[in-house]
This record gives sequence, C-alpha cells and structure tokens, in this order.
Amino acid sequence: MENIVVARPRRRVMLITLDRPKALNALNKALLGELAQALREAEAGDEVRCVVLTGSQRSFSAGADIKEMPEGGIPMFAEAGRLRSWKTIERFPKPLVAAVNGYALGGGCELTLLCDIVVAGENARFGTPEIKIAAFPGDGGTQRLPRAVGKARAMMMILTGEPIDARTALAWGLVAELVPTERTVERALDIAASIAEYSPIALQMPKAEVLAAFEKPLDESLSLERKMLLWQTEDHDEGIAAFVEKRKPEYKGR
Ligand code: CO8
Repeated sequence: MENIVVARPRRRVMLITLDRPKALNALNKALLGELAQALREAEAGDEVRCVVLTGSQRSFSAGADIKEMPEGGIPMFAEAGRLRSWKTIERFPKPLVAAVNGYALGGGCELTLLCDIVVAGENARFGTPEIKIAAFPGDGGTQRLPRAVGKARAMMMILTGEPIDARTALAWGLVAELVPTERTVERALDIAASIAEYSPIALQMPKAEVLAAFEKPLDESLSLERKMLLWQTEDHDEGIAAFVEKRKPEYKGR
C-alpha cells in the first residue's frame, strides 16, 4: 500500500492513516482502492471490530485529486473502480471512527460523512469547495450533507464552497467530539478500543438500523428494527450471563 498506512495499535482496532502528504491526502483512484482493500480485510473475520480512519495533522483529506481530473473530466468520477471503492466504504458494516485534523474538503468531507463517529481536532475545517471548480459534491455529499446538517446549512456550504471551522461543525452535528489537535487520534483510538470490546454482531445491528433511518422510509426502517429483535444471539446470552455472574463478557460474534 503506497498511499495509506495500516496499523493495529489497540486490541481488535485497525488504524488506517491516509498518507499522501504532498497532495494533502487527496483521494486519487489508487488511494481509494487501497482504502477499500484495507476495509475489506478489516471486514473479514473477527480480528478487527472497529476501524479508525485518519489523515495528518494538517489535512484529513483535501478531497478528490484535482490533478487527476483533466484525464477524464467529470465522467471520470463515475468510473466503475472508483464507484466500487466508495461503495465498499459506504457498506462497511463495522463501526468506523474518523479522527479529523486540518482539511476535510470535498471528497474528504464526504468521507467523514460515511464514518459513524467523527472526532475532530480544533484545527479541523469541513467544506465542499467543488463549486469553485464547477463541480459538485458528487460522492454522496449532495444527499448526505443535508441529512446531516439540514437543508439551509448544506446549501450554504455547497453553493458558497466556504468551509466551516471545527466549532461550527460540532454545533451543526458533523462532529461528535472536539479535542485539541494533538489528541484527536488518541481519543478516536480510545473510543474504538472501548467499542471493540462489545459484541461485533450487536454493533453491526444498530449501525445498520441507524443508517436505515437516513436511507429508507420510516415504516421500512422500523420493520427492519423489529426484524432484528427476532435475532437471538449467543453474545446476548453471554452478556446477560456475565451481568448476572458479575464478570466481564467474552463475546464471540455469534
Ligand atoms: N487534489 C490534488 N492536489 C491537491 C488537492 C486536491 N484536492 N488539494 C491540495 N493539493 C495539493 C496542491 O496542489 C499542492 O501541491 P503542490 O505543492 O505540488 O503545488 C499541495 O497539495 C499543497 O496544497 P496548497 O499549496 O494549496 O496548500 P494550502 O495550505 O495553501 O491550501 C487547500 C490548502 C485550501 C486545501 C488548497 O490546496 C485547496 O483549495 N485544495 C483543493 C480543495 C478542493 O477543491 N477539494 C475538492 C476537490 S473535488 C471533490 O472532492 C469531489 C469531486 C466530486 C465531483 C463529482 C462530479 C461533479
């Protein structure tokens, strides 16, 4: 992997660091492909129960690689391999925590919208500047941003292209927690490590249900929630037994 670094700093936690510093972690096709590949590896088996995604202190990601654009113009964004990579990130079933410092622009901002929990450093800047190059947030941003911050704020961001600072992103609900810039990754890893102690199957159910709230009509997502109530798991039995016996549960993901 040339554009990302994969590490396992905590039990059952994978840390993926975007690593194209010269391009402020712009998401070229190669980087997106490597990110998707790392997530496929994290998805398989029970070795990894939570993933943290980060960039550098200066830039989480400055978005799609503008220098790749002249090759194919806007249709390049619909290239099958690129869309497959985004789909893999979108459908990653395990919890995904973002540790965002510096720029999260364009596709970088859209990437944070696919993360389940976003921890941001005080220097973080979120924005959709695509309009400045006569494009638009076409990697899910036109749909996910208004669902995340509401129509008025999304329109402000998308039509002006002006970024918002970390405090505003916290107030608007793009970010769950704001921390000093040098603490962002550690805090995200702490959150991931505590999540990774829980039952992997129990984590995937509410993740799917919460996402359904943004993707499906209410009656459909409520029936999905009810269907999941019928899903008896060994982990749930273990959780109850451990509570009664006053011990730490040992979850198997079954
Ligand atoms: N792609 C490629 N290279 C980039 C990108 C990028 N998105 N952003 C920065 N870089 C490069 C710069 O070109 C520069 O390289 P070099 O040193 O070789 O000149 C290096 O990173 C450092 O950048 P700057 O010198 O510009 O650093 P500054 O601190 O002065 O500025 C900014 C940082 C504000 C982030 C500035 O670089 C910038 O505005 N970047 C572009 C951000 C942007 O527009 N992102 C959105 C891209 S489009 C997108 O994400 C979604 C497209 C989906 C479209 C769907 C169809 C319509």
